[in-house]
Amino acid sequence: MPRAVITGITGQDGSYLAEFLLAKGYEVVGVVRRTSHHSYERIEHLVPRVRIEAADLLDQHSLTTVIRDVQPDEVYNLAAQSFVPTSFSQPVLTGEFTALGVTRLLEAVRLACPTARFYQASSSEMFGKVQETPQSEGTPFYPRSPYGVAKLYGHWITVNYRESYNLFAVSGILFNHESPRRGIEFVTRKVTDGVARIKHGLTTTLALGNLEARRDWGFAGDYVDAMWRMLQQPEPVDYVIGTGVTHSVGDLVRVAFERVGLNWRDHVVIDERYYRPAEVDLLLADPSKANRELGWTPATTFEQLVHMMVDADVERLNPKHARPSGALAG
Ligand code: NAP
Ligand code: G4F
Repeated sequence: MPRAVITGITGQDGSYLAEFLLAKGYEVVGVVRRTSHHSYERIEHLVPRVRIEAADLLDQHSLTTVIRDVQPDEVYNLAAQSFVPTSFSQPVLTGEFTALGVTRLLEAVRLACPTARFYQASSSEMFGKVQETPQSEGTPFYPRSPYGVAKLYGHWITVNYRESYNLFAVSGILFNHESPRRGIEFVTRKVTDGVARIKHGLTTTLALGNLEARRDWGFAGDYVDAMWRMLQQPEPVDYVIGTGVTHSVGDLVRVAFERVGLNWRDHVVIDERYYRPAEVDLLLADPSKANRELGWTPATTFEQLVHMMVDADVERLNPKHARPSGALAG
């Protein structure tokens, strides 16, 4: 039975990846950090089937201990401070988690289990102020936030450990991917939650920032398959993963409101607090290398994704169903 360690298992991608690997017959070890309350809402249904180990990206010893004790075949580093606005307000902490945390985990692998295959969750935010469109593995990077800068460090330290120590270490440069389990602060989930609240009469308005920004949005459940495929290749190679289609935040808003028969213009207000000090205006993936070499293509369209998320939030907030307010579907 192959054994995988997932950091960030309590997050959106970690929960889908754990389900994916369990279905493939893996033994899954999830790394969680100590918090004052349980953050297991996305993996509650998996807890009997995964082994949970405590470690923190800030703490070298705890990471090395987990890797030494588990002796994994594969390590997926999904843990990070992943919200771009927080990286502007907490840039140093973001650097500790999202940049240096990668080095700490790579050191743990290098010293305690160098045969393990290592996946780093890199990001299309590294393209930032894009130097060409669409963006591929050869596009120069130009990050536009402390988060993007930290991810770029994580990307290059992964390349460096591959080249210096001959580790099987790869970066997946993933474009935005969403789901009903997406954190509520990200724009897709903020919109679908807002639409559901308005539909149920819990509020009347939704405050947003820049509606012009464009993203290449896919479904997280499709993207964890690409992560796994990268670690099954004969050689360690980095890939861009996205849909090859871009939409504006305005498109997202329109499709989400239309799903419940409402006109977004009656409800959306612009609040400049949600504008960023530096914006990423346009992201659009060229995933042709992943299509060709990994045999990976996304199965879910933008409209299907938005409908899935709206439907899940409408169901979650339905006053007729007494679901706990924080419970996540999907
Ligand atoms: P997410 O939902 O924000 O999950 C982040 C995970 O990191 C959570 O499990 C969190 O644990 C954990 N974490 C944070 N700080 C930690 C620390 N100091 N020690 C240990 N664990 C820590 O993120 P996601 O959307 O699943 O994304 C997964 C990864 O892919 C992230 O690295 C993200 O930056 C990257 N990425 C995401 C996207 C996307 O569109 N979703 C695109 C490209 C790259 P708690 O539950 O304790 O907070
Ligand atoms: O949903 P977002 O917060 O995601 P963002 O900044 O693109 O970052 C996400 O994707 C990255 C991959 O490219 C990941 F690496 C990262 O971890 C994260 O998962 O914002 C998307 C866009 C931005 O242009 C933002 O300005 O939506 C715009 N936006 C407009 N109004 C808003 C809002 N974003 C948020 N969060 N909240 C708003 O009210």
